[in-house]
Amino acid sequence: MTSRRRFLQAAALGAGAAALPSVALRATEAGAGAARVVSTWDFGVGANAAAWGVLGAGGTALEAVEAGARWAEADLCNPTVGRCGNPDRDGVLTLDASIMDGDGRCGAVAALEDIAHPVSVARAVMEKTPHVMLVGDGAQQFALEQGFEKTPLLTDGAREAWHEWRRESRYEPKINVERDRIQRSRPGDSHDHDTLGILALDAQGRLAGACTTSGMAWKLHGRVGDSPIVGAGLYVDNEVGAATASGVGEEMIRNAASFLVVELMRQGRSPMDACREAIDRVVRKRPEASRRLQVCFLALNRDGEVGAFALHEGFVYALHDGGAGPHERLHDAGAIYSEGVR
Ligand code: SD4
Repeated sequence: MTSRRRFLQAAALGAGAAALPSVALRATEAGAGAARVVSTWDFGVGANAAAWGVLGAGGTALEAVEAGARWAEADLCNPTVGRCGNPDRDGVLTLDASIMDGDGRCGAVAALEDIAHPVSVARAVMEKTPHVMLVGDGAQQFALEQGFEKTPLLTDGAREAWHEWRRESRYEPKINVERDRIQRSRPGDSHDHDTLGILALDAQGRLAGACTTSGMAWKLHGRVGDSPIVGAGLYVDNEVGAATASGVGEEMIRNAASFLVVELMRQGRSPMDACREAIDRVVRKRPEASRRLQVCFLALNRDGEVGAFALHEGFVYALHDGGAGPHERLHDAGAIYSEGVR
């Protein structure tokens, strides 16, 4: 990295520190040895642990993020990712996922039904087809051809929550915040969206990311969010860094947001500053809507620095760096709006 870029990063960090909740973390040394994994939300702790197990065994960043995403997809306490996800307004559970390597290889699936690990199907799309994204029936057909099993995924809890929702049938996404772990384990959890975005830097300095979700609960059948869209919910470039998103995906798609965060880092912004600028962009485009919905960004640069920022306070991310201290810590992201100003 040029000294000018380092200077600009340091300046941005310094300026941000005075005005904002601090979320940026600096790796002690850049590149090799600064291996780390970061993930969105409190369930990112479990995903990070799974990913770290892969990195510790000499696996690549790509293998690590797939393992982390698979952990979240199998988590039966999570109503917003994988097999325990809440369905759409017709009672159908559809899953979206993407995976991307720092060299530009990527794969994605959207509106996939009855396949337990969409992130692995996304990886198969990346590695075994000339395409980047498969959707709906075609994605399922491809998954079955690849040996994935068809499994009904809707849980009793999710069905119950859907019946409850149908009493009023109002699509009004809540502003999601860090979840109370006890509440999480109840059927019919009131949280109607959250996504696992996971980014990893391995000991060889390679970056990778994955994003997996059941999308917005009670969405229109066929709706696709940002998570499987490369550049919106996920973007990775070994030259610069990686970014992922959680929140109401339409805002990320409008702003090509994860790509934007990576490009801002390319211009010398720190991960936190880049996330904050991307949030500002969301607000400038739709100031009124921004007060009612959540958008969160998480970024990791090639030097191992981490940053996160959200529209509304309550977004947390998990960092695992294998250090001596408690390495599965949750960190609060900075935010534009706090409780009182919605
Ligand atoms: C989506 N971004 O489908 C996902 C949902 C999510 O926090 O992340 N919610 O729009």
